[in-house]
Formats: sequence, C-alpha cells, structure tokens
Amino acid sequence: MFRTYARRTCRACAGSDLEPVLDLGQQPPANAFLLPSELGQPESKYPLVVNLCRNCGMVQLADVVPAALLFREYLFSTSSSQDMVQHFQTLFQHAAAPLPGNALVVEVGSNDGWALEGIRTRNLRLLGIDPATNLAAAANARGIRTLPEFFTAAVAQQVREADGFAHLIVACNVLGHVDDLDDFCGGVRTLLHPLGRLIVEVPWLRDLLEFNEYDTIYHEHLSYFSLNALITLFARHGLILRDVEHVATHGGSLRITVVKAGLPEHSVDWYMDKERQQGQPAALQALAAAAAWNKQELLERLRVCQRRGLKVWGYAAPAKATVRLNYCEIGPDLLPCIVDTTPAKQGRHVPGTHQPILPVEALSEQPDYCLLLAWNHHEEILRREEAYQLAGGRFIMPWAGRPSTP
Ligand code: DWN
Ligand code: ZN
Repeated sequence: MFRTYARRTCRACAGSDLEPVLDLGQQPPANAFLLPSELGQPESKYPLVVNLCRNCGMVQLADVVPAALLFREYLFSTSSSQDMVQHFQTLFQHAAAPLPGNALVVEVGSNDGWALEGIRTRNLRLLGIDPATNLAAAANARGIRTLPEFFTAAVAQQVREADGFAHLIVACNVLGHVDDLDDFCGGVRTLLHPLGRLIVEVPWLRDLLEFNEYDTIYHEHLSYFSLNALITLFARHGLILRDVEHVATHGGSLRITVVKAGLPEHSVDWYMDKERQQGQPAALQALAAAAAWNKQELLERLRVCQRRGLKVWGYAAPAKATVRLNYCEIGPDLLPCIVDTTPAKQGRHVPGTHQPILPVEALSEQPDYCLLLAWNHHEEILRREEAYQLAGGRFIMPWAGRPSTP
C-alpha cells in the first residue's frame, strides 16, 4: 500500500481556494489489472475526490497516488486502437510538414512509439520520452529512440544539452497525468526552440461534463482542463496559446498549440464561451447526479438481462472500465467476464471487481449482449466485431442519460 498525499494548491494557478465537488469513493488504480495469483490478496484502494479551484475553474484530484506506482509498468498501449494510431500519426505528419531538415521532434508520453512511426521516414530526429519501461523498451526495439523517463525540467535540460532545441514537442493525453505542471512547463520552456511549437491534446472538461464521462476520472488523471485553466497555466510560464481545435478522441478533447511568442487566435473565444455557458460548480453537481443515476440504470439493465437468462459480457478493459464497474458495483455475478484485444491485459482481472479478461476471440461463444466499456472507440469496435453482430450479438452502450437496448 503506497501513501497518497493531499494536494493543497491548484495545479494551474497555484491558488489554494479548492472546493470538493465530487466523491467517487475508494477506488483501486484503474490500470492495476490483477494477475490470477494476486486475486486472493488485499487490494490497495485510494480516495477519488475531485476538487474545483474557485480561482481559475480548474477541476482536479485532491489525492495523489505516487506516479511511479501508476506509470512505470503500463498495460495500456496506444496501438490497441488502429483509429488512435491513425489519429496521432496524422497529427505528426501535419505538424512535422513545415519543419526544417534534421529538426528534433520530441513526443512526451510516447507510449509504444507508434505515433512517431508516422514520420520515421522523414529527415528528422525523433525522440520519445515515456516513464513506462516496458513500452519504452518496445519502442526502442523498433528503432524509435525512447527515454524511459518522466518528462521533468531536469530531463528537458539533459535532452537539450545532448540534442539541442526541439522544433516540435507533442504531448497527447499527458498533461492530465502530471502533478507538478509548473516543472513540466519549465521543461517545455527549456527544450522548445524559440520558434518551435508545443502541441497538446487533453480531454476537454466541458465534454466530460456535457456527456457525463465520470468513468474517465481516476487516479492517473489528476487534472481535467478547461481552456481557461490551460491558458492560466501556460501564461504563468511565459507560454502563449496560439491555436485551439476540438477533436473527438477520448470523449472530446482539445488540441492546442502553444508557443513562446505570438498572439492568441480568434478561435479561442468560441471555446471560452462554451465553458462560461456551462457554469460551475453546477455542472459538476450535475455530473455527480448523472453518475449516481447511471449506476442505478446500468444495474437495473443488467438485472433485467439476468432475469431473462440473457448472457451479458463486457467488451474492452480500458482504465475507465475499472472506474465504472467499481463505482457501479458491477461484479462477476452480473458481468462474468470482459474481452479485450490487449495481450498484456488478457489473463488478468479487473481491479476491485475481478472479472477475468479474455481475448476477443472468446466472443465466438456469442454472449447475447456486450457492455461496451471503451465507448470512445465504439465506431472502431462495431466495425471490428461485425461477425459477432451478424450472428445476433448486440452491444449495450454504458453512457448515462442515453436510452439503448435491451
Ligand atoms: O489517458 C489515458 C488514455 C489516453 O488511455 C490513460 N490514462 C489510459 C488510457 O485510458 P483507457 O484505458 O480508458 O483507454 P482506451 O483507449 O479507452 O482503452 C481501450 C481498450 O479497449 C484497450 O484495452 C483496448 C481495448 N480495445 C478492444 O478490446 N477492441 C480497443 C479497441 C479499439 C478494440 O477494437
Ligand atoms: Zn486554480
């Protein structure tokens, strides 16, 4: 059991006016999928309490589980979704197009290196940085140079001394995982070329609230960003938001471009308006109510299936499945197993609720329904699992507030 520490200041503005707005109870780390030999042993669970900063509107976790526990061995790999690989490779191809020859491109949180593969044939120097030693090793083995490190100001300094400035730094789905964002931004300032760009993707708080994506709240995700919070954070470090775009990944994300100098573009206003219209803390209170409602509704749907003798399995074991199943208290009695394409997760069990994770090929047993826990990949999954559906299998969406079968 590791100790959490309680964060007393806002990660974006450093203010201390933090108000608890949502409590998802004690939860196991969402990616700590259990080996069969670990099943009988006591499991570590940590509080999952969400704070709102009344100064800048940043939403963030109160308790911090040590990063080394969460990220040094990481079972999630970007390459588990072809759509995501395509999304990130396209990002790199576009962003790298105007770069001078031999420029340094750094991806922070490079996972298994598949995004950088998208530009490996270009005349550029590529460097991945990721704390997961298993993923960094896999990337290095394929020739994508990857440092098995957290991105800190100290690491940025080392890279700059060894490789010079980076013309492009990309950090997708990373910022939310970082406790010390001041140190992270310091690292960006150190490493970024004066004319370089930082491209960041983060799930947008507005979409999390709009679509009740409470299962994306877990210990790995320390911050839930509004555009306002991002601007506040970067401005404190002399970094300026240059562009913003809405992308569909992970339930709705912001892709922003940050530079050392320049003017915010017009598009920023539209996003800021959307955030203002939503209002806080009312939207967070609504999220708490939606989560509670989703629990009742999902349990009822699964019980109805059980009474009718219908077989329901889970489809995909993303980290967010751990949150939803634990929060909703959906155990193996209602959902006996989950299928997932990730070899590293197969043979393991969901933390807390303990469903075994099977290869997707097990779907040939034709459960009547599959609860689609990786709802953010639903298009790809529906495409992929055509045979299951043609044979009569149906997917149930777990979204709160959306009617669906059965
Ligand atoms: O920020 C984070 C994001 C980017 O990725 C994390 N902290 C961890 C992770 O979150 P997640 O685990 O919720 O990610 P995904 O992308 O929703 O996970 C998808 C899961 O679904 C994987 O386990 C693979 C599986 N899958 C499948 O079984 N069949 C995915 C596809 C596309 C499929 O066809
Ligand atoms: Zn703040």
